[in-house]
Amino acid sequence: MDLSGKPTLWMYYENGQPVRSEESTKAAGVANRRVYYKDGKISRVEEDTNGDGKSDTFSYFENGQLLRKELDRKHVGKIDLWGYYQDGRLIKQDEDLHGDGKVSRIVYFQGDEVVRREEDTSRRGRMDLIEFFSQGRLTKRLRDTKGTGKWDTVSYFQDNQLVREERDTKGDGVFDFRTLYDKGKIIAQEADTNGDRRVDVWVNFQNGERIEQLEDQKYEGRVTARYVFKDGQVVNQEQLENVEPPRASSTFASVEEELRSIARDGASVVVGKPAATTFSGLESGAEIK
Ligand SMILES: [Ca+2]
Ligand SMILES: [Ca+2]
Repeated sequence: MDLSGKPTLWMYYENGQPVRSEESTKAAGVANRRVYYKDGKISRVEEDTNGDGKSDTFSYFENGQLLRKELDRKHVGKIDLWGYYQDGRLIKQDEDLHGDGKVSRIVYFQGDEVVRREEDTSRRGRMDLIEFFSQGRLTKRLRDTKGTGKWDTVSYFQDNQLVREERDTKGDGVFDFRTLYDKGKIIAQEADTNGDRRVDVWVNFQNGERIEQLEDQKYEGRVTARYVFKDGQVVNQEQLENVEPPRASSTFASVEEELRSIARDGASVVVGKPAATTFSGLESGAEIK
């Protein structure tokens, strides 16, 4: 028995080649790290990290390089995390968050940073949330909020704070409702009510409360009605003529256009994967196996 606390190591050989080593790093006499060799090279490592006698961490190697790591994080005899490596670095991590054997979260890495995260937040068996990161900061989030298999909400972030959100409220594949934020507080909403992609309703907020709604009721790019709000109620309304919109609002994009722009931005995001795969990951209907 080794009482010094140093690991005890047994090496097993076959025909002069190492085939396996067993190492006890915690409890003396209990092997909690097994290393398997193939052609003299490391091929697999099994570790028992909590000392319950069962391996819970499995590392797979090819040509001596770490390729994949599988973890049973809850020590229940079931793998719930799969890490994929390239040139020794983690590039993708799949997680089973609910113990049902299904991958419910995928995280992509570049260098040491998260660049993309996908999650099945409502346990429908498909990804309903994708988040994009730049230099470790959240920049964009896509959501399928209704579970229809279609992306209906895109949120934009700056310095990790929500600055803009666009929603496809009608489910027709075109965004029609926009909310603008400043320092985490809602400042305005814009909507396209007739489907021509141009804003025709502007709502302004102060201290998080709606104070004014302007409408282009003729859809001619002019404000024709104004409603004043106080404590959530209309307290004044007036018809206007030929009044300039309160700001230059951008037209609404289609969900498809948004996905294309994300695919362009994300072309370098998914390491070692063809562009087609990058794109398929964006189809929320895709079943993850
Ligand atoms: Ca264990
Ligand atoms: Ca419109």
